[in-house]
Amino acid sequence: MTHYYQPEIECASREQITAWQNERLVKTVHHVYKNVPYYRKLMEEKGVTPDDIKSVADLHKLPFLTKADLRDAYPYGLLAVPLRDAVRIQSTSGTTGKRVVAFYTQHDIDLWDDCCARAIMAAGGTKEDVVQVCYGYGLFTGGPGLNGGSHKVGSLTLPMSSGNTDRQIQFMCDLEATILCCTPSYAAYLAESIHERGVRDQIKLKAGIFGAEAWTEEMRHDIENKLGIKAYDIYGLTEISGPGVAFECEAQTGMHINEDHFIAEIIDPETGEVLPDGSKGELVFTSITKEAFPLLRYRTRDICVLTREKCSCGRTHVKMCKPMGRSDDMLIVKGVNVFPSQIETVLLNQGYEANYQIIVTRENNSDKLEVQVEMTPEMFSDTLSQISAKEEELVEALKVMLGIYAKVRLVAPKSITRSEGKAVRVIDQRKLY
Ligand code: DLL
Repeated sequence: MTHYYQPEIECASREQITAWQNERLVKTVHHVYKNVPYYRKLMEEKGVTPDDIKSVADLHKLPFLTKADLRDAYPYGLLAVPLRDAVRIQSTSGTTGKRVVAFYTQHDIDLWDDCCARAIMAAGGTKEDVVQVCYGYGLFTGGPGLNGGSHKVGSLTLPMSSGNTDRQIQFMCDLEATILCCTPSYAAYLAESIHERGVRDQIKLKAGIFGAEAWTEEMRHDIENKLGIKAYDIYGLTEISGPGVAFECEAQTGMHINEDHFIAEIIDPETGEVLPDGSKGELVFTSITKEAFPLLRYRTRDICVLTREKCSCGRTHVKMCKPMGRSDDMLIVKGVNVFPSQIETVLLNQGYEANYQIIVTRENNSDKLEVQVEMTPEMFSDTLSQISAKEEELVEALKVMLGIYAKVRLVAPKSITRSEGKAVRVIDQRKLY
């Protein structure tokens, strides 16, 4: 049986959805124009005023926002309500230099929780369920988002946060968790650990809600078979609230975008031109119900296709496919956003030249990051132990910048192939897309 959290919204007619979008877009444009000088300036530069925006058909007249704008405006430049009305921040998983902070009023959190509740119910969740949330809690949106959604559904929520696999499995068995929420790579690791410990028959899971990083259909089948569950995808990004921007239903053929809160467009990443439904391009979101941090035409950099084919689940909201890549160079390693430029900054600060290569692999469903850097000519005569000490120094400096461990290998000067065109900095062997 299909479960909906808000059936009248999730299965609304196209006319109704468009009416909501038109009204809320106009309201949001006025709200940001009035309260966010940064955005007003962008609109003035483009020669648009709020009166030019009468419906979704006028959306294309508005300027885009990018991660660079969010960094420029850091920390308070895009906050659209007085500080006293904001109650929470969340932040992207990338760290120093790339921080992006999103703000929420209590009402914003309430609507975000609704989005996550829709995802949980689409995965079959009810009040009777025990939902184990092993996304990170804290600045990352995964834990707080699914936690809030689970409360809304009325399920018993286990706020586990990430890590400590022994404890995860113990609680999963003892409390008879039925729904698992974590990254797909952690789900695969948990599945393996459960089999290794011989406790598969004590697991009562029926569904998993996995997202925050790319994962393949093969990985879905592997997790589903190992745990005896149905595995659902969930998509979101901090800037647009967090998980629950879109979620998969029982059809498992793409994720419904919560169109009463977010308007999705697909654009050509080179020209910015809006592409028709069904085209592959960059996903752009406009949030139309946010109070504290409404973003208009935010470029996600995720490459995607939208489809409006009727879905067998009865939901009417547009579906997005699994992201098929990115139009920038951001990598997601162990759920953490990593930019090659962050690694380069560390290397240059430590006295190396920009001759390096970043190699990402996946072993036993766990991401491994390795940075190969050319030694400086002076180091070439160092002893092996001196070289290991320098590698250790870099490991530490990278950990401070990225928040995760990267293996470092110092290689001989001039041993990294020079490119005649764009340098090949990243070798991603995970084949995720
Ligand atoms: O990853 C929010 C989230 C938490 C989503 C828990 C789902 C579950 P950020 O750290 O800001 O937020 O990273 C956002 O992650 O632009 C995509 O590139 C990628 N991403 C998120 N979900 C998926 C997914 C959270 N289901 C960035 N498939 C996004 C592929 C995903 N990529």
